[in-house]
Amino acid sequence: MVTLNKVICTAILLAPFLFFGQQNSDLKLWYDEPSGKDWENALPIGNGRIGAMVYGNVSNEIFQLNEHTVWSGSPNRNDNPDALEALPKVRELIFKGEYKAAEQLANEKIITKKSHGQMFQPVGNLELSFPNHKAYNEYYRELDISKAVSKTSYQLNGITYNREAFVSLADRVLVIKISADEPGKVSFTANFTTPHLEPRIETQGNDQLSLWGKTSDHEGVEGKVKFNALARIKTTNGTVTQTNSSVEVKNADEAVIMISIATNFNSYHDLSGDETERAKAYLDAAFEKDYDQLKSDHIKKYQKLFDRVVLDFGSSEASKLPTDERLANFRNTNDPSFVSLYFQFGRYLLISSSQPGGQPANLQGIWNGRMKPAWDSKYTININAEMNYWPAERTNLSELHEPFLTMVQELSETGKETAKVMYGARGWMAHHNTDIWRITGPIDGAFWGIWNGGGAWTSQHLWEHYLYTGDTSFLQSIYPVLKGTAEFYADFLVEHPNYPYLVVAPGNSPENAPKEHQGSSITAGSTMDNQLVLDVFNSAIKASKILGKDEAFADSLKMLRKQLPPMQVGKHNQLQEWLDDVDSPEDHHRHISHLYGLFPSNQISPYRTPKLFAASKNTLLQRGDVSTGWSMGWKVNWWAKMQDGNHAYKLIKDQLTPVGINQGGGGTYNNLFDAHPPFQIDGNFGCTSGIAEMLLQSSDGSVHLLPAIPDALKSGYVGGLKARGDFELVSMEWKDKKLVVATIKSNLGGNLRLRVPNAVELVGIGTLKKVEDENPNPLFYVPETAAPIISKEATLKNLELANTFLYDLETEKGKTYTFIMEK
Ligand code: FUC
Repeated sequence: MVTLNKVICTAILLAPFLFFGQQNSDLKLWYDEPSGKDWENALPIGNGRIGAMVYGNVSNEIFQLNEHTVWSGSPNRNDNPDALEALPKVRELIFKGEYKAAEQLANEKIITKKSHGQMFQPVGNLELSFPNHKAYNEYYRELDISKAVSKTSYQLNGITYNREAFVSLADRVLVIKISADEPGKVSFTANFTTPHLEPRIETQGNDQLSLWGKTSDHEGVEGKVKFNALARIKTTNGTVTQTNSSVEVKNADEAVIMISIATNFNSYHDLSGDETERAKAYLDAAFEKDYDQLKSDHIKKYQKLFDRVVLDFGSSEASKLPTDERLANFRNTNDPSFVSLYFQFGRYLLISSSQPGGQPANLQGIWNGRMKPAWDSKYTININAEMNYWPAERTNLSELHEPFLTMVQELSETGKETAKVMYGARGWMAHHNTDIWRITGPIDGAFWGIWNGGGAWTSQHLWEHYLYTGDTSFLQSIYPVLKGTAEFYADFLVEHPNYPYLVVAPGNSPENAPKEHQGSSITAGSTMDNQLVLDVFNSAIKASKILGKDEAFADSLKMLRKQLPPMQVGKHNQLQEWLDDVDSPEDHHRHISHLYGLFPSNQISPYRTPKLFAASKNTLLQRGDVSTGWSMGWKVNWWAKMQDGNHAYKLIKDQLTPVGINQGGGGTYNNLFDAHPPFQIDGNFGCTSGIAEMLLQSSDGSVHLLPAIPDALKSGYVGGLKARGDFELVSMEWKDKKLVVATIKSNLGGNLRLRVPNAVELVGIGTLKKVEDENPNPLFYVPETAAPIISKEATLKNLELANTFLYDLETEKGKTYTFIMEK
């Protein structure tokens, strides 16, 4: 009876919130103008293998094409074996404070003499020309991210013309349909163009176009990726004819074009595939299906992923305008559904650019129109590539983490030799960049490239995947990778002559340098390096315990762990970036790498390390808000961790500002791509993750609901976010920043430690208990820090600080639990 009463209460409580749709109503990017010449106006579609930018231009339509394995160069390595001999000298110079000289020597002896990484390159364009389609009206184009389909329509001489396009997740082809609302009105010419040298563009039969090419040579590495794009056209009525290099459709009722693209790439060390055979096989298979079938198969597969999360912050009149106008207005208006649209767009981009078995989303995801893109559109692993995958687990797209996790395993293969030949160490390592060939050598000059934490950071994604899924067989399979990173540091760490610590040397705090160090970034024991090594050791130790192996090795890591430098609070009350207290409060550098310990790692907590937490806040304030896109995306996560929703929201506004307005960079393009500038997709993914972190966090020993709700989003609904421990927040409604009702599914069972902004009661099964000790759920482990800041007793007393309520609930696997606001 009590239970029934509570159910009725829940229903009554919910009644006022029914305006929160739980339906995805605002899930379109739309415009009343074509893209024109600007790539950043075009709309991205993709399936993790093929990417396309749809311009929506009327008389000369462009589909700019990418394929995930079209990279310059070919299998290669870029280690510098001179490093091993120079290493003691470089260390000596650093320890003597001769940073400039150390950097110079590192440039000569450590930085690669070979490739600085290869480039992700475009395939070309499919161009469609519609002669005489000039004086059109009623123009409209959209990207419907609830379906992953783009549309363009316009009227001409009283006839409505429609185009639809999607890159099928089910059939590995780009599909375009062109139709009109009167029969016989579809006429156009289709061509391929490409910026590659010596391509072969030809027609094959009446209805097929072929573009064949080979990627560029770059920095002494011969381009050997061969690609083939095929476009085949099906019409209803009308004629299809060909010239040498184009296909012409005349007077059809409708035309469907399917494009497949394939390469000879099998893996980072094997290019023996047959691109033409593959492209034909994909196309032949898709061509068997009719358009409606292709479209519904695609949407079904897409929605299986996309529909897992629903987010509703409510909406306002501001949402009725075209997307570019909403963007222009956002920072000065109340448009809450623009935030949910941007969040869901991030999930859309991940689904479209990262699919199991494919390449991970690179610096531009899978969308790049340039032969020489900025930073080669490769993988910068001192932040950018990791950031791409922050939304994967949190926003319930765990299986899309796979391409990145596979890349880490591949880096552990190539990085083994780098560890050995360059540093004489066991295990594996990577520097600050990699590419499709999984290079692990240091590039770009010592200022940037000396950092050797690429293996450390990327490997923690494997561990995080385990914490979210509890998948022990996965942990078993990747354990050698975790162990290998730990082995590298066990060998590479060195005693600092002036401090009682073991340090990473040489290293840096990515891309930043204190003035006191002669403008050189090269250093020993930077805070981020210490935090990374701590995570590497902690995860290897934990994994060995869970798997019941390598006890002696784990014990040896525990000894080393004790000798790592602790985090320190400096003279400006900041979290120190370096071992010496040399931070400047005037430094507004985009990288704030020492806050890695706050997010994505969880070494800094308001409850366990309040002094470091306060110092982190000062650091954030000193560094300022506006910066490059990805830096602002990271700051949204940090302010969420600070439990300051209003500051997190301020960063969202800074980020969702049209490019060119912010003093200091960043911003967003009309197609909602994030701007460094230029376009980098990391900012999109970083901000998506940050919005999730405002709603739910699971890093600090609990599932924390509503940790950082801003005034502007004070009421809302979300369903489908994931927490560590494989808990799924099935649904949650909040009003005036208070939790009204939340339902959590326990996929694995185990203790659910819940942290909420107001007292709650449980509806139905289970008993809420007061928290008395550390969370016994092993997937919520709180990391050992090098030097505990406060005692365990004090920590436990601190756990309910900051006006939160904490409960424990023993859950059963597969059961669902509902919590309502206490009356
Ligand atoms: C790092 C950053 C830059 C840029 C590049 C791709 O080097 O410092 O801002 O994002 O990666």
